[in-house]
Amino acid sequence: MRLHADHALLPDGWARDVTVEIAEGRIAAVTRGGTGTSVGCLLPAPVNLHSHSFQRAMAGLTEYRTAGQDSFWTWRNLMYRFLERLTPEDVEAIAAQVMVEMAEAGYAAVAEFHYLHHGLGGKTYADPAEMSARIVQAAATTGLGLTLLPVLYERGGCDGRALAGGQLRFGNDMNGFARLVEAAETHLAALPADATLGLAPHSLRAVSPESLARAATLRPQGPLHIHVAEQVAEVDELLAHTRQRPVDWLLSHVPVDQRWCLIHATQMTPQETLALAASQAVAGLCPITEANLGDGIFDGARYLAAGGRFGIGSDSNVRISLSEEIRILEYSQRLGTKARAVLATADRSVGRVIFDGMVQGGAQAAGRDTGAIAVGKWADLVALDISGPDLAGRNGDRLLDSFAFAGDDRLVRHLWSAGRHIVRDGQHVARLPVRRRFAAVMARLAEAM
Ligand code: NGQ
Ligand code: ZN
Repeated sequence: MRLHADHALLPDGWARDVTVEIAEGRIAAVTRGGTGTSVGCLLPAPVNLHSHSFQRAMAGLTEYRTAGQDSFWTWRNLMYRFLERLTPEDVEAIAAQVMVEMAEAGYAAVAEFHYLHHGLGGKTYADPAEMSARIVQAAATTGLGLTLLPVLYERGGCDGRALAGGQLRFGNDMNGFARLVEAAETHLAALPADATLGLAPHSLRAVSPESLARAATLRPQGPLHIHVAEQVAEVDELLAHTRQRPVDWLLSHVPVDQRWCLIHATQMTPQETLALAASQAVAGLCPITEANLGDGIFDGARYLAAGGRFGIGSDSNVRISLSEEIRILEYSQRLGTKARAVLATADRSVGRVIFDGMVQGGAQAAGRDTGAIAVGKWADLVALDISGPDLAGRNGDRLLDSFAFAGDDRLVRHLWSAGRHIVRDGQHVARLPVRRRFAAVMARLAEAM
């Protein structure tokens, strides 16, 4: 397949009149001039580096008062109550809908931080990786690239308290987890070659230091993700148990390097921010969810100035929108610092800095050979419509700024994930059947609530 772009974002910057050839899922050639299917503005399509897909089904259902002051923790109670109802069939239908929406938003792949493993009360399914298999099946249905991150979750908090309520469905000891990972890997083998396996110790609250060290050795090549420091209360909990803050503790007890992705590096001191930047790990930012949950503001200017790597994830999937993640990331910085164009540099605009960062950081965090329109990379490509009013007459970085600040995901016309052309003329190729199935699940869940 050959695509012709009026504008293309290449590793060395913007180019006009570019032809990109795709063969066997990878980019086979990039040339100036030439002919091919006309695609407007062609960009490397980012990975969505953090998702809990089942939470999509509760989007919009937690925006009311349950306590004197609602918080992340009252939201978490609602989330635990919600997931009690979900069957493997539900999880597959929801994940497929989520993946369709991600593709239509411009993501080529997702790193699914997957922790809903067991049946009600923690009863294991005949196949310990039953739920992982459902995520894999959703990826097969939709063609979205998948980095599957089976999650280790073994305790209710730093004091070692037992799992309770909704958490029972997440729980594994180390042996159970090793079996689960092996079974999940077998399921993953059914997907095309771009599918990747990583691991995720859930958080420093839910995993002991010993298990954290062991989990990191289970698959020595794969990416490692952890929820690190989202909430003040979890910083306090860790301080009480270790006299260290979460990022500080992790960086001083674990060899954190390029394999690692630290989700929600929200609560950091300036020293932690600089130390994380120096580690070459990726900070997994989730701007929409972090705003929705009232987490706080990531120290973006300091982190980027120190060369810190980052990527973006849709986490709770309360809203799946690539353009809006970029916008909210920058807007949170502006609101926090009372300044404009906070994340821009002398030679790159805000939209460009964030887009470049998320494309490279997402590829690293997902362990996926992608992140540039360059020969040999997976053909993860997104084409934006330049014929409408939002991008008319725009050039270079202004294309990305207009997409993120003035336009929205409706500008996404085409998407290829490792060469699979899954969004055509703005619509995912399996949109309707996936939607129908999702709607049936939602109707059943609504009846049950
Ligand atoms: C999660 N979500 O695993 O879904 C978490 C909430 C927790 C975010 N951290 C549960 N955004 O952290 O204990
Ligand atoms: Zn999360």
